[in-house]
Amino acid sequence: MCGEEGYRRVELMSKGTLALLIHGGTDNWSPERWKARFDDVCRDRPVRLLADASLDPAEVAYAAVWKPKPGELAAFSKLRAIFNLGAGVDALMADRSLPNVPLVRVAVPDLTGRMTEYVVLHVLMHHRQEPYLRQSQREKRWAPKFQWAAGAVSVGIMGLGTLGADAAQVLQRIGFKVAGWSRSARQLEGIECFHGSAGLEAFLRRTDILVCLLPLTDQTRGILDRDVFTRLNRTSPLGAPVLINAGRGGLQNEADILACLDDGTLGSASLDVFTQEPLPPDSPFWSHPKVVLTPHNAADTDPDAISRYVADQIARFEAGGALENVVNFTRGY
Ligand code: NDP
Ligand code: OXD
Repeated sequence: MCGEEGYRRVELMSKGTLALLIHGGTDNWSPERWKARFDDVCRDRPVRLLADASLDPAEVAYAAVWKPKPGELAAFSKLRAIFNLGAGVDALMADRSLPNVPLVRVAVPDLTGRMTEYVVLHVLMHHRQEPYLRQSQREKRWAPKFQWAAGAVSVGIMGLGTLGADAAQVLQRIGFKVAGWSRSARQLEGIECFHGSAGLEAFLRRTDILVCLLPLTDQTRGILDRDVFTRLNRTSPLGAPVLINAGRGGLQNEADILACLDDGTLGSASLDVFTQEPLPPDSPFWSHPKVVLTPHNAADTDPDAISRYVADQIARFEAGGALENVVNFTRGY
């Protein structure tokens, strides 16, 4: 190696490699597309795909991952940080052999904005009785229904973190009465804040539309069950409470949701996430008349925004700064 090109190569190799471990995803999220994006934003370091046979695990300083298989990261003994390419880290938390290095999750305005769009869309859809109106249209039935003002309806958001707090504030500006429930105490202007198991009852009692944006942890698994649904406001102006879940499928007891929709404990539901994804063809959710279903794309974030976020974090970290949005392993999110 000699000359400028050789010098640049030595300099490049001295920077720790960023390895990409990406499974699943649509065309836009394929490993090759991710690599092209990271090559663009990490010009000063080697970016390699896990599948690259010549990859030496000892040269890998950073890993950017989406749904890695349990144990897949254990081989990287020199890892300095792991970047999850999404907000939810439940899949990684389940990996007992995860290297003991900081795990960073995604919190970028692009993702937050998209999730808020999803939440506002679905709150308004139920509030403005869109499923009923669309059915009336299909049946050529001119049958207006009384429409409550937003201020008559209470929305309750489980999870007042990056995503929940933003959605809460936008809904509040539209005019809904908005409350949020979190693990620790929060303060958000215009939002009634509840926290912990002691605050859950009062939060549920005042809620007509329940939005779930919780992470999936040992504490939250299966939390969306009949016990919670029966405690929602029984005198909702919408007739019966509504459930919107865009957190994780593992948060919901699916048998309870179906039974509660059928016996009127719940009026309707919007579900973006399921315990089994893709949702099997024989799932009763597909054709349930009270369910609005989306295929886990409430917030299909722009991969360019995520790769820039990871590159910026690495640059700051190597300059001696702190990583942001680091997961707390004890809390599990
Ligand atoms: P954050 O970590 O910023 O916020 C999590 C919130 O949940 C916090 O308010 C936290 O409380 C609260 N919380 C956690 N555990 C409990 C508990 N046991 N009891 C009460 N509250 C609890 O996460 P984000 O807002 O960024 O993301 C939330 C989730 O959304 C992700 O984990 C992911 O599963 C899901 N998601 C889904 C997407 C989709 O396309 N469907 C896209 C992106 C994310 P505290 O404030 O006290 O910490
Ligand atoms: C995420 C997701 O966690 O897409 O970002 O669900």
